[in-house]
Amino acid sequence: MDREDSGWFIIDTDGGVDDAMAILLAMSAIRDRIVALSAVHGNVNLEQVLSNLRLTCRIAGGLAPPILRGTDRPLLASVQTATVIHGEDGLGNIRGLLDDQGQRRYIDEEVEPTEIRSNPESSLSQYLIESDQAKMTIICIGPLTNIAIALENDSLSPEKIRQIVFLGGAEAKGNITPHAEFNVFCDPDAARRVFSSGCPLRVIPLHICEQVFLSEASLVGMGKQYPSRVATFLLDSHAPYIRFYQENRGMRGSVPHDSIAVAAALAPEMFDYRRAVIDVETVDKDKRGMTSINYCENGTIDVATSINIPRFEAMIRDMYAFYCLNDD
Ligand SMILES: [Ca+2]
Repeated sequence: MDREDSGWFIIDTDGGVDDAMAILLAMSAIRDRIVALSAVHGNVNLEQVLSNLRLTCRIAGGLAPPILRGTDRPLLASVQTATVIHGEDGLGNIRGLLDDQGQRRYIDEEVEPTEIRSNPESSLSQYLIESDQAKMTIICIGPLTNIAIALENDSLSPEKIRQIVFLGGAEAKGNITPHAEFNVFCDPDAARRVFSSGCPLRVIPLHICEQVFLSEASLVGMGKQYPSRVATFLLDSHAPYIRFYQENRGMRGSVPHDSIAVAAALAPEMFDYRRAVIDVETVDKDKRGMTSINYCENGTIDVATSINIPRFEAMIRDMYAFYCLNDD
């Protein structure tokens, strides 16, 4: 892929189990074009998100992009987390795991040259001011607070930004309440602001993600075929996630939500889309975070309506092969 034509990527992330897989997927395919990771509150608190991004970069090996400290709370709502699903540390409680010698398998430490850039508001805003936004795609796999702040302070230009790809919203049933999908529920006011901004926006809603299921057997199988530090990490970090799906859906595995957003950014042709406008319920307490997706020709948002599942699974397999080849 031509570097100039394909542009640059920022991943705005809330540091959960599927975020880590999504980051590893992106780093396996386009590492030299990921210019930053941007942290946002969500699955866990912001400090834990930052710690998880450092650990994920270390697991990936090689050069790591800068990590931007984002905002630690929603615009107006109170903070929500999802530690029941993602583990207390957001990565399946892997920090408690011991290796054969009784040593901790995953240790938090700084990785070089990863740096954390701080900004009292949201360092994504500062970064965007200094960037050529016409070449920038932001992959949003957490609540949209950083993006809403960047719109609010005019550092993100709807006319200039190349694209925003967002994993979130639900057409029917939610996954955190009966009505709401988690990323929108965490900051519905931010989501509403972004959906109405006029930014070139591609949205992968929950019901499209849920067509994809990575079984525990497939994670184990790919790990055996392509052994690597990353393969071990993915299996370890998914353990509570898999338990959650077993208890709630009777299937051992998980929906790799955030990796699907990465796929939509890297291979948009893997999906079908329809133009739409999306509204977000911000007032009704019971339906807060509910999205209304209204398909119409003059809509400003491309909403995914189908995914080529075999192609997505091939992309995941390619990631395993990449890290096996590049394991050190
Ligand atoms: Ca996420």
